[in-house]
Amino acid sequence: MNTDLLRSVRKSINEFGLNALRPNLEATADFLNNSQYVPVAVFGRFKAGKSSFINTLVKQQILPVGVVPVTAIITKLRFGPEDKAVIHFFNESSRTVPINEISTYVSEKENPENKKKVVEVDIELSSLKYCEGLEFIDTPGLGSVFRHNTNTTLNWLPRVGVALVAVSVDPPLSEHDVALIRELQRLTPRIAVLLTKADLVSAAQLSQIIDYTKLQLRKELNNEFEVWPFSTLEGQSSLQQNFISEVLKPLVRRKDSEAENIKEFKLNSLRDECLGLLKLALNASQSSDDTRARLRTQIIGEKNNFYAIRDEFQMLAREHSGRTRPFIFTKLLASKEDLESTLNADLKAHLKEWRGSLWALSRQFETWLEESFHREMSALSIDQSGTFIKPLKDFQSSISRAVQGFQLRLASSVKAALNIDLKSIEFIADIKVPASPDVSFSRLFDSHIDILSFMIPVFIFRPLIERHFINSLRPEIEKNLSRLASQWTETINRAIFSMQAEAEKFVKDQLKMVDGLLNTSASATARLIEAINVLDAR
Ligand SMILES: Nc1nc2c(ncn2[C@@H]2O[C@H](COP(=O)(O)OP(=O)(O)OP(=O)(O)O)[C@@H](O)[C@H]2O)c(=O)[nH]1
Ligand SMILES: [Mg+2]
Repeated sequence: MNTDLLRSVRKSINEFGLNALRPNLEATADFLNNSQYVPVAVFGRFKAGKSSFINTLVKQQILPVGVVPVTAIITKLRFGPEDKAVIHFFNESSRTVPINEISTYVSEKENPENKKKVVEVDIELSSLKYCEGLEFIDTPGLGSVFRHNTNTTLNWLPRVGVALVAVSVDPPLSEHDVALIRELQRLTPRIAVLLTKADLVSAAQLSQIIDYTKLQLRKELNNEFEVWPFSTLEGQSSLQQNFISEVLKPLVRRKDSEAENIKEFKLNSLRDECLGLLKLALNASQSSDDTRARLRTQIIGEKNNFYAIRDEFQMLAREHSGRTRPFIFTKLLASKEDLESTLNADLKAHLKEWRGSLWALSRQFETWLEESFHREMSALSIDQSGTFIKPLKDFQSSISRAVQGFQLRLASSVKAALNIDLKSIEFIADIKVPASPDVSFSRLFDSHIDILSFMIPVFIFRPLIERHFINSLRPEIEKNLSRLASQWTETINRAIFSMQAEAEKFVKDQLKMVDGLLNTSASATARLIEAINVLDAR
């Protein structure tokens, strides 16, 4: 029954070119074919505490965790009589390794940009006996500098069974989490929020955050979601026990019916999306050339004209990118005084140790300048990187809203013209936190002093020379702060324009598909009616 429906959907997608549905189709097919276990996947922003959460459930530090983005590979964990890990590679080979070697394959540090070509890692643990029938999936965090990791997770997303969205108490629910949950709603009926790091706030604050999260989700998605506080700390076993007894144990008990529910939901959701598009095509195919042309104007026409939308996106990107440099430079200038006093003190300490001719002193000064500026500027850059990406985050919000606006307009024009509900696919504009730019320096000392250096008796002029060194600090600091601002601006703006390009491509693909469907000719009518009847009957 399920497989018949899936076959019919696949046939329609192929026959009528409904390409936007393909990822969902393949994932649903996989889900129906290989669902021995109920997959419980943990998603969320990088560093939300996903791997730590799973380590707590399996009662050992098996997955690598850390203060920088860590998980790079989809990692599955389930019960098995003996502990073992199997690494699956792109070339379809696999290797069984001791479980203490897992991080060699799954962590960004030890397997950068997935150089080892790992598809996924399958782990069996005897400690998961109490969760027999479930399979936990640790996913790479979203939104980190490692775009390839985000892609790994987004590509995997349609395979979700039960979804746990990890949101740390600090900061609470973001727009990004909401977009993720919105997309998950197409793919599974079982979504819960895992409120991680609950130990960082008091009990009263925790309950406020839970209420806030529920309220926001209700407002944004018009739906109720469970929110489960969690902490991995040893002293928090009551939260851990609560999660196990209220969420995991019931899941284990009802695993067969859960799996059935999820399968049915996935298939129905795919079928509904497919039906919406087929009905659109059918309407067009039954219309005269004139009506078809009118429908296209009405639906795509002025309101959803690609070029107008592209202009809007470009304007948004220009507006936002224009604000980047002033924002970053102001933030950097705020550190100027601190920087000056640190460097001043450091220079004075070093001056006492420097010896030799003016030429030798100048070289020592230059070396010191280069090293100390590099250190201080890099530290500043890393320290402030969270703040510097604000212009990018602002742009993400604006462009996501603009894409959503387009989708709503498109859906409502389709509804108004044809009374068909068009389901939309979520656009997830991903923030790529740029790596700190390199800090670089120009030559720092006037060359004419070098030329005169052998003529100047250092013992007389030493105080003057020292003053000259000290006085040259401030302009150097200003110059380098300005240069750092430019480097960050370039990095952030590049990310803004690439996000804009992604949004454009998304809209273009959607319009192309709808436009193609609205162009369906009368010759397809009979085939469309048949396809719709088949799907409607199920
Ligand atoms: N205080 C506190 N810290 C936690 C908790 N859970 C995780 N952390 C810390 O948060 C940081 C990130 O944890 P990870 O488990 O690596 O986070 P992740 O979501 O798997 O990160 P990625 O794999 O990079 O996406 C680590 O420094 C953990 O020690 C918690 O319950 N309480
Ligand atoms: Mg992780």
